Amino acid sequence: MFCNQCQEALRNVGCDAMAGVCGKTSETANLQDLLIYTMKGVAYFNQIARQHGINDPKTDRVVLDGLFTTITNANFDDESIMTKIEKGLTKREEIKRQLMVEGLIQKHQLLPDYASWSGHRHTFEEKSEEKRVGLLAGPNEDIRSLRSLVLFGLKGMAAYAEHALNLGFEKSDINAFIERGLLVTEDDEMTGEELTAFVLETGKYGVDVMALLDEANTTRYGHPEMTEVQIGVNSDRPGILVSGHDLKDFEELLEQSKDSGVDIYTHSEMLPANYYPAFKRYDHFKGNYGNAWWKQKEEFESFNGAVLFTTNCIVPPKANYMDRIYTTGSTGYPGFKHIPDRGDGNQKDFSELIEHAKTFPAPTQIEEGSIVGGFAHNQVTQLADQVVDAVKSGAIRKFFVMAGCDGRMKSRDYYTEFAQELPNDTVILTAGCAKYRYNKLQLGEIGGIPRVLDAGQCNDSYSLAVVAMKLKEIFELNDINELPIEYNIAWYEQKAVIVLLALLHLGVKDIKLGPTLPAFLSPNVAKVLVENFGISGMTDVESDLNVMMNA
Ligand code: FS2
Ligand code: SF4
Repeated sequence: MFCNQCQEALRNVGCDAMAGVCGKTSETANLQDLLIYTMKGVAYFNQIARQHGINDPKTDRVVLDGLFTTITNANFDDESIMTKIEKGLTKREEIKRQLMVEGLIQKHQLLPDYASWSGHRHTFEEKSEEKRVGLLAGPNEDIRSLRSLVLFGLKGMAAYAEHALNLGFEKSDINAFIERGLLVTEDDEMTGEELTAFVLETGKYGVDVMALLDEANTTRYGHPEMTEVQIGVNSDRPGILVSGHDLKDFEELLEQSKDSGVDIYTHSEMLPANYYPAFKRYDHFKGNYGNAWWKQKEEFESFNGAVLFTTNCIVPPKANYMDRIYTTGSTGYPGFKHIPDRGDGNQKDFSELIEHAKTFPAPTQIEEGSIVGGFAHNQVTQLADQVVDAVKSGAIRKFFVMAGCDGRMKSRDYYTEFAQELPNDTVILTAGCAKYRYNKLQLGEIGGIPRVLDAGQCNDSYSLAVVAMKLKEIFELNDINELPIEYNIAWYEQKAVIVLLALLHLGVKDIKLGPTLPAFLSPNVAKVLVENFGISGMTDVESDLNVMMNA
């Protein structure tokens, strides 16, 4: 195996032993590579089908799911990954046959290996070990680095596109771009300059997909609004803890469990579900339990009840709670029960999970009180006058975008300390699970505006960009970088990669990225990002704060 797609890559180079730092085995890592390789084959033929208007919309879901499955901490289940490879191969051959019938390709046309290999379950492992299937394929480290930037960005894009699709929203140009991007990562003719331009174009589609998901979420569930979220338990009924990002799953579970005597709580990235008006009418939706994904071992234990993963981040579990964990969508873990996809027009069936949840004791309270969030673009726009006045009067000197991901590494204590050390006339804008490093610190408020404004999930970083654009307009500035906003972003997995590329596309400069720069950036590619966009790594709290306050 070789995997360097996340921030916890071994020695900040790559995981290459029997298992990754995330717990993914070498076999699973290789099968995930083969799944991506298979999706390239699907993309190869579907691009042609698209050009002739004969692509089947069901293909989009196969490709999105194939990419999403390989995101860090999403799917550790070899059986599930192999089934997806089979599904991809079947789809690829189906499209190929149709293209032949239509006379759009020839029977004996020379095809690249990724579009022509075939195999069965028992040969997948051997195939997956071929160098050309994995991340180390490619002529030189700069090309590999740029291809990785594209591929990892596409993975994040696919995740967001899949959530939007689940809510009935899709854009064919985004799906077409994802296929094009997959093929770009195999194109030996492309120069470094061309690949760099493609990386930046990926950012454009990153903005588009986040805007699409924002539209899907807010159309279905209303605009997130300022909300006080309970973090205690206050109930003696058993609960279901919902993790991940998929709001459609969350809605269906809420509806199906409303009269069951079981309460619903959110965990980690599902916290922002509390901010949506549509979910507030469910009395059995009690609030948020626990913190970011990496604390799940302790928190799932004390929760006592059933847990549902709608997406990443899964941590390999302790044996004592394993039998009460469920996955759905692109996620999977050997030994967890998996709730199948919804058939056309139907809901997923959560009845087994709900029945199972009734058999457990109520959660043990681990925290009490509440936290405040729900500051997505619509809510912030309503506060615009207050915010603008506070900036004009000097009551707010600077905003700090501290969005992104949380993770296990001790070095991430930096973010808690950074938030604590920020002067009282600054406001943190956040989104994603990075917020758990400081959202319970009681940092106070400025004239009624909380000093931590949480927009929502990592994809709601889009909201932060909308707010920045709005402020630029209000203050009549020429450039978004003239605003008193600093970017100190924490990354972990590939959704953070597409968020970063989206910010670069919007022209944001001087982003500080930590706790380490991505292992998949070669020195030359990192240099391009530093020189053109001012990206830098974090150093220590005092120095970074000093530089950013005086920027
Ligand atoms: Fe956090 Fe994990 Fe949101 Fe990431 S819960 S690192 O998936 O996408 O952010
Ligand atoms: Fe290593 Fe991250 Fe890849 Fe897991 S996802 S194998 S921790 S680089």
